[in-house]
Amino acid sequence: MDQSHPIAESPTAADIAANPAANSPTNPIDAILQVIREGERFLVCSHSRPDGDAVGSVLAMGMFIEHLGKRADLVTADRIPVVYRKLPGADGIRTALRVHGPYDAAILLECDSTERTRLRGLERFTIVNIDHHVSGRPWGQVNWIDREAASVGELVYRLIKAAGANLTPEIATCLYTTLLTDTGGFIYGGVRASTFALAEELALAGANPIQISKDTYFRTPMSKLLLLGAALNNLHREGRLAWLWITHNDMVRTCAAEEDCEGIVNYALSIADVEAAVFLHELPEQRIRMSLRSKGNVNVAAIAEGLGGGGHENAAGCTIDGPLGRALDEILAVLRPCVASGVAKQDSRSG
Ligand SMILES: [Mn+2]
Repeated sequence: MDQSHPIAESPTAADIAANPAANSPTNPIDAILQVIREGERFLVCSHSRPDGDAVGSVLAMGMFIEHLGKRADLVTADRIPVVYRKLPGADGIRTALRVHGPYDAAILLECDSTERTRLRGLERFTIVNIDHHVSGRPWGQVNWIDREAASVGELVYRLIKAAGANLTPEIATCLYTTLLTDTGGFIYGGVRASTFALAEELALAGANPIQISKDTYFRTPMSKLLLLGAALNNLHREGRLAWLWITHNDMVRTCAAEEDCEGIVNYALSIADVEAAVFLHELPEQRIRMSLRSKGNVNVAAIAEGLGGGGHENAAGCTIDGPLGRALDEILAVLRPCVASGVAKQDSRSG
């Protein structure tokens, strides 16, 4: 696909022809607000295996739509991780593998395709695509892709402000959670002065930073720690590259849930002088899910996209065929030259 799209995608003539609701605004925020104002009932979804940004932004978007007097159905393919279930309205998110209308539009948050949602039945709806990933593409009828945003929740915030709607404590709490978790506690690339200005505004609007941090980082299930122990037993390092893995058997033995894999890769990345890290997770049926992270010049989004995945320059993922040993050889063969030369940065698709 053409890589030269500007950061904020406006509806094209073809989009407008396909979707009369977007018949005038050229600004993506205005186009999205017009779709919402003209409709009554909306579906709001994010990617499968939802993280803090997915959950918080879906909840905030749902509350925003309902404050406008409209209806929003919130759906994800996988259950909400335990640590996010205390978020305001979290029990209103439905878990399903198929969606049924009628909806005036489906609003998809950080999904670069319908496949990313793992939901069936989306094709029938007008798609509003809001994303902040490097792998984001203008594939919906209305698209807003801002790769500078620290979280997709930041884009939901801008939408709410543009509409002149009220930033309630509940919305602020959900949006603060997106900011906190997508920046790994304000430590990852993408954090800038404006991130803290937004955090301040959300705190002033009623988000409680200490309580949200406690709820997010100090309610770890025991299974996650046991799984981390198994992964650290498989920790390896070669120069500026580190990797670790867990087998399906480790998952079973520790009674771990999928969500317990979240963040394990960061332990490998935290090693001094390591620039890129991989966490390999053996799924049933010999598929291997890989989380890629970098803290230097290696663009792991480009690597993940080359293997059918996507993400950010410093945090990306993909799923490839196993067995585990072969998948490890494959990813190390791609990563070694990038870590040696930083060459993947020049290939960056982020523009
Ligand atoms: Mn995100």
